[in-house]
Amino acid sequence: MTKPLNVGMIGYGFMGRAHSNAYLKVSRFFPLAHQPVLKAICARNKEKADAFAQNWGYESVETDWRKLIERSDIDLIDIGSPNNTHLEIALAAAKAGKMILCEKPLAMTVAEAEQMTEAVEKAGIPNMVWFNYRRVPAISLAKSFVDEGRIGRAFHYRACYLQDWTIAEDVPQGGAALWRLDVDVAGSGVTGDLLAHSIDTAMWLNGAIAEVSAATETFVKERLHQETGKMQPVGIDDACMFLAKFANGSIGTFESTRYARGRKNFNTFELNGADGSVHFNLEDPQYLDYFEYRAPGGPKVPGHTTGWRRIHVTNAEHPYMDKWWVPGCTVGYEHTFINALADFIAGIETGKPTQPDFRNALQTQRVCDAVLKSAKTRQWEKTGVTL
Ligand code: SOE
Repeated sequence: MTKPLNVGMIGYGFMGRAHSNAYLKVSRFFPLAHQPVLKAICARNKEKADAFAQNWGYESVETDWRKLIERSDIDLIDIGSPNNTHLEIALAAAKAGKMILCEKPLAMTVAEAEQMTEAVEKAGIPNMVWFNYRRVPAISLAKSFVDEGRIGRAFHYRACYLQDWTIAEDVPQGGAALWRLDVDVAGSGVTGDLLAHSIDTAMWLNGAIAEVSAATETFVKERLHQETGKMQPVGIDDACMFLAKFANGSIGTFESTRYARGRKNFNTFELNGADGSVHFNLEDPQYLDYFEYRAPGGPKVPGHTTGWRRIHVTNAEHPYMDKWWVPGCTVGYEHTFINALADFIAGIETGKPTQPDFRNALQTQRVCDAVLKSAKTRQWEKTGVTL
């Protein structure tokens, strides 16, 4: 007999769909004691919320998130609404003792993220931030390689997150779907939206980023605002590059833009260590490239046999893959959310909370804020990250 986990979902955009799909599928593939129940979807537009509820099977609709949080039949609040709503909703949900799953980035600023972290910790409620890429099986495999000592002493970390969907000057800012271009709603541009993913992955694999030196650019200075109907200055960073010093002594480069013609969701990283390297590209997500120089505790691999190994991450021995199909059958973007949710629920059941929780995502926020600060001061900035 499974126990119900009653979900109240806020927001019906791209992430509302990705998360709803995870709630529907998770207990069909993962042996969990809890089964999510789609109790309510909440959004201001009743007509659209009704249509969403019907499509995904939500039992009810709310148009005011405060009402949703007050409901005694809701166990878990999922914040899938734009970034400028996260703080208020999370504080109220924590006060009401609800579990919280929050879309990334956790907040608009470190100050907000600190308040949110304090609130969930004081309330003692399970919480997680949807940094879904940790749950790409190939990225989880890279983490196992680091933990097994296959990389050895780390020297370099190199990350890129490139897209191309805002190049046209007539793409408006603001409103549904395009709030990511409105600084008052998003908080920042590619730094919070894309680099937050890269930073989360980097610190998971390679530890704390201690200092950064950054440059940002806004290529299109004014865009029509969909809500005011006026041309307004663009306040977000269209592109951001930064250098990083990690606490473990390695150094890194990070680059992100929405102006890389031809790049759609080009999220890549490479980690080079004394004993091995790993490379990953989200546009080719089934593979982890691995160069083995020395196996942990073993001798050097004979020189004439060394070379990059392309691991097709679909074997039952690979992270999460025993829950999916047979070897060689791939999984995709939506599975990363299902895997993340499975970890979250398993965390509730075992009492070993999964990561990244709010406190961990607060560290990513610290790096984002330091990056944006450094772009302004043109100085190296310390992040204050504590992992
Ligand atoms: C932006 O285009 C975006 O949708 C991000 O908001 C997501 O977090 C990323 O995974 C895909 O790109």
